[in-house]
Amino acid sequence: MCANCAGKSGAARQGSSDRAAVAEALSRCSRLLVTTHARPDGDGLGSMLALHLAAAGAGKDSTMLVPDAIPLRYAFLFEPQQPAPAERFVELADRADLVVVVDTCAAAQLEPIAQHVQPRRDKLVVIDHHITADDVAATVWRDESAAAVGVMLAELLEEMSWPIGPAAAEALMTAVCTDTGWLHYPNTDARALAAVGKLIQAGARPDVLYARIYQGDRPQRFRLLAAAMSSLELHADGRLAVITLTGEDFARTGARPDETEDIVNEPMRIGTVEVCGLLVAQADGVTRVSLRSRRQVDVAAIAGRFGGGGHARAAGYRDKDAIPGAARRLIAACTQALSRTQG
Ligand SMILES: [Mn+2]
Repeated sequence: MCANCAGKSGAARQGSSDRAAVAEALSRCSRLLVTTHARPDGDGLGSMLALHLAAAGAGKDSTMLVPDAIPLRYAFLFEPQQPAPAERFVELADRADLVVVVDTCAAAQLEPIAQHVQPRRDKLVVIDHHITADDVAATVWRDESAAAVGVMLAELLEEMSWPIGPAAAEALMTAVCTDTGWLHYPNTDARALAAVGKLIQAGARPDVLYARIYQGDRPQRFRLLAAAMSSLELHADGRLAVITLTGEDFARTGARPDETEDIVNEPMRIGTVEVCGLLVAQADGVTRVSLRSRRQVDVAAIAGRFGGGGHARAAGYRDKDAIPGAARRLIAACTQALSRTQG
């Protein structure tokens, strides 16, 4: 899943997309700060780490910063080197001559550092693959056809002859494989597989990475998954699955808010399901909604109607209401979208 798909983002906009300018800015810089979005996912974290490692290998003075907690399943990537926390953004951004944001173009996704990002717009570069985009940076390379930012970076770093060692290869492999559901989501294409082939040659170990990311859950997270699965409701003749996680579910299981990643995909195991929605109660009383679509429904369009965004097959938004009201609106919107498709 993509954390971007679970948050608000700006209206869809045809942003400037300048790969060459990004490559030039990277070549020219000497002090680099690399960061990613809040609620960071495998693509954001892996892409950030890979760019940082390759930049260091190319002789740059590079630093990483994560504006939010790193989910437990990705902590192993940063065992040798911890990224700086959000509080250090101003200090590190002012020290850097280039700040690169990977895997988001949405101001709302940068919330913990957003107020400090805007005044530094001129030294900001964005590398992203989402449809929805705000005007956050002077230079933007946005490729909506890329399965992951990890694919874009694997190609760019090779072209720039920046070194991709085994650690950077595993970071990029994490980025590509998590954003493609370990190479089974509809965004899995020849370009993603070509990138993965090169990353394995560069030392990435898919079996080791899979076990570390997907088979290292805490029992609390497994119990949270069970709670979500037992909440299943089917609508629209079984084509819409809705699952929910309440504050009580978190309290009872002891799971953390960042342990919901990928739970939204579970109802896709049901053969009739075309669209899944996961509703998660937030501490502030609002509901975070994540959406997945198998083939027929553009869930980014549905999320957009509620002020969110994402990709056609994976999107999200926040509903100011608690779960029951948010669920009613979601079911109505999805049922309507499904009625316009063939069953
Ligand atoms: Mn991504």
